[in-house]
Amino acid sequence: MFSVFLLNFVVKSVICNDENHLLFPDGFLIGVASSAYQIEGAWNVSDKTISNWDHFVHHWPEKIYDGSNADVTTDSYHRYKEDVDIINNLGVDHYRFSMSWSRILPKGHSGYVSKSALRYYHSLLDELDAKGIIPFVTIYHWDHPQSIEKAGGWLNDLMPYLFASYARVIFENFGHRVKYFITLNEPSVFCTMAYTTASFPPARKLNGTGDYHCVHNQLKANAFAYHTYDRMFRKKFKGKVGIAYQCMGSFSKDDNDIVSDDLAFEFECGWQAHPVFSESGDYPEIMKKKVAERSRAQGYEKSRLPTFSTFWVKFIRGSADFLALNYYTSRLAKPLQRSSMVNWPNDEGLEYEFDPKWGSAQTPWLKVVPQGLHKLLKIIRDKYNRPTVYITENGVSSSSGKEDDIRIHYVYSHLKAILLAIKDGCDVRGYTYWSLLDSYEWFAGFTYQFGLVHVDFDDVNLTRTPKKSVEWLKHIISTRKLESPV
Ligand code: GBH
Repeated sequence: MFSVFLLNFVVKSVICNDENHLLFPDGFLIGVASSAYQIEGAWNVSDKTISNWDHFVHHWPEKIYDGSNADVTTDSYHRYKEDVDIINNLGVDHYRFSMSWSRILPKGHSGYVSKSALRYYHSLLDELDAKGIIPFVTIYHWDHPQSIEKAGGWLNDLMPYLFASYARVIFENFGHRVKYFITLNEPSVFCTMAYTTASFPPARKLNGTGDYHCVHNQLKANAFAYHTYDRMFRKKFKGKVGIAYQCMGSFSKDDNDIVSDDLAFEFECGWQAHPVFSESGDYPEIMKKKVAERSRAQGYEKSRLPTFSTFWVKFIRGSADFLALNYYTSRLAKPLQRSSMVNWPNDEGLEYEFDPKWGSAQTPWLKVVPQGLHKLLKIIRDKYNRPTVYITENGVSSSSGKEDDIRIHYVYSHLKAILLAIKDGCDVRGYTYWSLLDSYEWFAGFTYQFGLVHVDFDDVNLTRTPKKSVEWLKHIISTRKLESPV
């Protein structure tokens, strides 16, 4: 346990006490984010092969809200110089983007590395370097070669090894110039979307089995990549390797209920974070117990939650230098009247709703709840012995075009929650707004706009125009002081 007394002393010296005039601590990084499939386009240039997403959107356009695909999207593959100028104009410290697996390893294995893909990412890094913008590279933001998907994707137990060799290629080629890597984006989201709700490829309903298996393999994959960095590159490159979790904030619906909010945390955030960041490793005890009980009652021979051997528990524990947190929203949890169905909600035994007092956004799943982030950061501090945290995604969608006061309010209130959490001793080192541009939103196509910068998708030039929030954010970044917007 850390010394609260000492921390208060240190932290108070960098942050004023007045809640309306909070200062960012020295070295705190502010940046913006994107991901390859959502912005690159250029789906078939050079020797790139198709990814699981290319395959999915081309074969099942009816699964995408507007029937669209990301063949072109914001065309950042060709317009990266313009994008870096926009990023530079914001005055941010860092840019988080992801690399495309099927671009770098078109054959799905590391025996063949695409020279043109390496050239592209080096050119992007050159631009960022020239402007002094720190790159945060996500190795995997949900797109992998379709050839691997055909072989079972994340349900194939060889996937951790394939992923680690892809990660090795990235470390080898970019490690000298990239000091922050994020192995995987949001294991629990990818796996539940792919295998619980079936809204991501391969869209298979394997609720209560496939989703667990997928996260299991992702945790192994992360550990494998992490140890690869550790053994082969860390000494030379001295970078950091983290993993990104989406965690929602959770509150019990009933004030007297002291169980549901914690259970909600463990089944979503703890599922991915406990094996890596807790002292004991492995899945949270409560999760192991609940899934085992349900499985037994349903006649399974053993728990549907796969088991890590002692070797894997140790290998996974500690396999991240920082916790990359993607936070958007919160929910109210209450006990669920269970049915006999084999699925994740039944294992967890909770159902969710929103507090009607919470502000709404364009997307129905996103309510504006900054206090949920504050609470979450304190839970992470306490459960995982105060890990280093970077907020690698936080953002809001708005349909109001360039007049995006909602975004100003959202970013302000979440930055404030973060600075208050730092005051409470949470080790948060950075904030990344999601996202730089209005982008392809996976199964929602182009129907949600998260960008600080508007993109005109009807215009062949895909004209980028800063929204109102850009001016405000620029001011905050240049003064390093968080003042309440008027
Ligand atoms: C992020 O995930 C992604 O990392 C990012 O790529 C994406 O652009 C961003 O969200 C905004 O969408 O429609 O009811 O099935 C955040 C977690 C989990 C939030 C899945 C949306 C779908 C809810 N996301 N969730 S629903």
